[in-house]
Amino acid sequence: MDPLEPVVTPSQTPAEPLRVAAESSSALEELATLDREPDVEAWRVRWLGRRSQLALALRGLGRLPASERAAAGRALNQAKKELTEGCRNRLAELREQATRRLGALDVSLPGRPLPRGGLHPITLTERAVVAAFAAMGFHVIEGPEVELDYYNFEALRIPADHPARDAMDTFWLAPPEGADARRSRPLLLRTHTSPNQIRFMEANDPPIRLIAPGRTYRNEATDATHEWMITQTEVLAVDRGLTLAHLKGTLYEFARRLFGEDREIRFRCDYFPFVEPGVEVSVSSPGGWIEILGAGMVHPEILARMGYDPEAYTGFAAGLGVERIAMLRHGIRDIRRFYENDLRFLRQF
Ligand code: YSA
Repeated sequence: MDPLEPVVTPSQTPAEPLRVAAESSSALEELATLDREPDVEAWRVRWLGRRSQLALALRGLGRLPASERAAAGRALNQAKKELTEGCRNRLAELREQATRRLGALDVSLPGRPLPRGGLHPITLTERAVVAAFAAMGFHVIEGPEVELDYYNFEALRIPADHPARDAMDTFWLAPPEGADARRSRPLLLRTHTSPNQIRFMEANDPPIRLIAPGRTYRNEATDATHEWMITQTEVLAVDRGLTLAHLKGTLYEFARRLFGEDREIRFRCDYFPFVEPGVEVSVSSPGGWIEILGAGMVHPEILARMGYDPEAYTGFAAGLGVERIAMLRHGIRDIRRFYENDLRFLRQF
């Protein structure tokens, strides 16, 4: 039952019809004072609903003496007509008022500013790295984060017992569900972006000039300059006549674009099984030198395995640490700040 309808017990006698019809004028006066649609609906139920005095009187017409019936019927139907029209008109008025109010509302007026998100400092730095190499003619590729042992180590001249594996503590992955563990090839989270070099060279001929940005993972303890999840960017160029001078020139130009003219850059020898010779590059900071990348001339044995003639083609490659580059650009002394999700820190970029 509608909770707004007045309760009328079956024993109640029909209201005296003329009195009911007469009351309709006070009902209309009340209606004119209502200025909310729900109040008008409550009014309609009270005066015109199935259990209203008017409805009861109309239903009781048949019990009136025949001489009174016609006049009572006319009065009640007239009252019903007036109340129904009054109700419809009042609702129309209220809706028109509401529309007029909306029309006066300028939704384009500036209000309280909405909080806006921003890009993560590592995303911003990665974009700056990509832009610097893109300006030098390198194009962007990407590869899988879940990688085969073959691409991450073997094809880069790092066999199972090679000490270079110790420098890259690895997150090994269980074989896919349903796979025969003895037959499936070892899977891991890539420890660097260098597998992209092999995947690309397998499928393409020189000349090559690419960069491959992405996440890498190392199962190692964190400290102020080491994270377990690292963003790297791989650089690879293969062509006729490339030398270490081209590698140095490219990396100096990159450093100039990212750090400006005045920053000191240091090249030192380093060892990676997949290059000969190998170098590392560090950048000066108030707290001392920070190593940002490993690099070198692509090992001729790898070029040969990819089907390139190592007498005709040479290549240079590098793997850059984006978090360390961000630290140097913004004077951040602890790499762990980037992934603590402290908004007070992140809002500054
Ligand atoms: C070397 C020669 C090439 O021809 C191509 C690439 C490379 C780089 C090699 N793949 C590599 O990963 N070398 S690396 O272990 O020295 O890492 C490269 C850079 O990643 C480092 O210089 C550093 O900037 C960053 N990095 C490595 N481990 C890190 C890290 N940054 C923060 N936390 C770590 N745990």
